[in-house]
Amino acid sequence: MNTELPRDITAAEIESYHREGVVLLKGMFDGDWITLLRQGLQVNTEHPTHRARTWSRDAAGRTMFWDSQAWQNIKEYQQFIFDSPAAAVAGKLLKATEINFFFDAVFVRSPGTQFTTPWHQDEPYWSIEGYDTCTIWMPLVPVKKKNALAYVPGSHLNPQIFDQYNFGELNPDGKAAVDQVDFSGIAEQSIPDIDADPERYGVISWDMQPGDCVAFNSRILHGGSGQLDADTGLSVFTSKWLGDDARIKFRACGMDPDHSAIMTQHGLKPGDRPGTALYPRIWQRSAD
Ligand SMILES: O=C(O)CCC(=O)C(=O)O
Repeated sequence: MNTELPRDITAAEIESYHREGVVLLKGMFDGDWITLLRQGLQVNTEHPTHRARTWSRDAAGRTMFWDSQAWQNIKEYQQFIFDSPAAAVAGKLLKATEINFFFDAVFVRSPGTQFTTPWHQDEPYWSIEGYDTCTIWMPLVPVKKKNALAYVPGSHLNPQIFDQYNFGELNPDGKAAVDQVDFSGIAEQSIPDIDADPERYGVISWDMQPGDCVAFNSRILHGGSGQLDADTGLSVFTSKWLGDDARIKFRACGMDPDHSAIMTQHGLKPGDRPGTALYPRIWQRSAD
């Protein structure tokens, strides 16, 4: 397993990440990491956390499964978080002095699932605020550009508050709604109909192989994925990372995933730098 980056992250990639809010990095994780994460995902789907939800189940039984913060009980995820180069990817891209782990989230679509993720940003939902936040999105199977998560380049710099989607209401199995959000009281604008004119918004996505990842700023508009061919599934492992300016924030409009209760249990309060065993510091810039 490669514990170090297979190559340096280039200045052009860092510049692109900050300009576009997203960058594709090919071949960052070797096959052993993918095997390990697939094993972890198997455990995760057999033993979901209380946060898990089925976002979609269609008439043919095709599903989209989501879970998050499962890492505390899944040793394979822990090994990836602590020992893989993921934290270094985030640290280099964010030009950080230190990187804490925030949480994991998995998105598992069974073959042929059509469900597409609604366009949204991430940071407005989180119990964290900051520009220095980053998701590493990595498919554990090959994915075509047309089925991969898509992004609106530059949208991470838009200061307006969007009326974000309430993912808490997605659950066809009738599980009690959790982590509800309602941005309607604070929103300054609706999320535009990006799918109606993707070219106008410069929407980008990529063909990807296991081992490739996309790193994106949690303020970027992203969505899509899905619309899979009948014989093709899509399993994605994501890890969320926090850089220098990230601070805890509890939001009156709701949070998803809502970490406010566990943060409080760990003695963390709004304005604090995330830390403790809940959000371990994984990476520090060396003196060089
Ligand atoms: O993979 C997907 O469909 C959604 C991913 C996503 O929204 C995220 O990682 O924030």
